[in-house]
Amino acid sequence: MSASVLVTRASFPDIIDRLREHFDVADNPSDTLWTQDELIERLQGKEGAVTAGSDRIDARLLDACPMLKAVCNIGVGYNNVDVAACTERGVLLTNTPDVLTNTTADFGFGLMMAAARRITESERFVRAGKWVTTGRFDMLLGGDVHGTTLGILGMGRIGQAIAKRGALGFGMKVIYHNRTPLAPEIEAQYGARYVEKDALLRESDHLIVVVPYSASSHHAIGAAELKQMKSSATLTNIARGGVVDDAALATVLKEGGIAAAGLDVFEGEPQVHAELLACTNVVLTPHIGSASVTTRRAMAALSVDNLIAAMGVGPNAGKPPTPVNPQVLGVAPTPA
Ligand code: 8YV
Repeated sequence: MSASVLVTRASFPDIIDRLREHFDVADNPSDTLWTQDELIERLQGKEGAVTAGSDRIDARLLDACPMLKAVCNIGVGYNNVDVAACTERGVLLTNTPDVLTNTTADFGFGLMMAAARRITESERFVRAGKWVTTGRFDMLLGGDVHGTTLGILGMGRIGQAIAKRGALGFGMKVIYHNRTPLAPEIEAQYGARYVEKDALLRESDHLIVVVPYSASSHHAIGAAELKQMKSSATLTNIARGGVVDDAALATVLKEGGIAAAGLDVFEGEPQVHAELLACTNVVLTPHIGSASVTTRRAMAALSVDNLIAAMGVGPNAGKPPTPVNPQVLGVAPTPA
């Protein structure tokens, strides 16, 4: 008898169909957002799952779903999953790194440019017919991007891909803060300089946040940090809601403490803080950093490859390509 697996969110039917070659598959073609109790109910008897950031996988769920052996999360970030709880119960967690690095870096850079150059505000201006009535030489003046200082908080794969765009494409000076500085030969590729967080806040013309969410990065950018930034600066968050204090940011944007912001992720998304919705100097997008056709397909395919291999079938049987807790497979974890 085939093993049973669950796919929690709708994506690309042809990719999900690859699971049907091996397993009995339940999915969610109408893309209904399930509560955790509904998810638990649907996971009964399932040995594997393809999950997404909207699914909370914690000890309660794992204890209620004892047959579950593998959780294959779509996304490089997995703060929706309690990794320790998975590992303690021998449940494998996989993610989808690498395939989304350049697409997400492109988007982060674009969001930063849209904030700096007031692109969405300008679009609203045109659509409202204001160009015809109030167009002036000095209208909608923004800040330059080329030749300015790009600050990056979190210099992992996506942070480095943004540094590359800024340094090589836009002649920006790159400064960054990270848990650990990069190796000098990697810094040299982008002329990037490690600085303390305070210096990053004070010196950046355009600050972009790319750190994973954890208890230690919660509100890494809050009122005190925003206060240190230049009034001409922009802030872009493509990491996770909660890394930036959205309420504090809305206040600072309203008071002109910084020039503008670009946000793709939000605290409590898909809800967006009402004060942010009321700000004109913020560009808001619905968590689409990785959303190109090619990349979202690659992410879905990688999660399916992971699940097939984790369940011990297919060409990589027993060797899922991107495990987060490989110790569950008896393989030593690689450092993050
Ligand atoms: C995903 C993301 O699209 O990879 C991540 O961590 O935030 C996005 O690229 C999202 O998590 C979908 O579940």
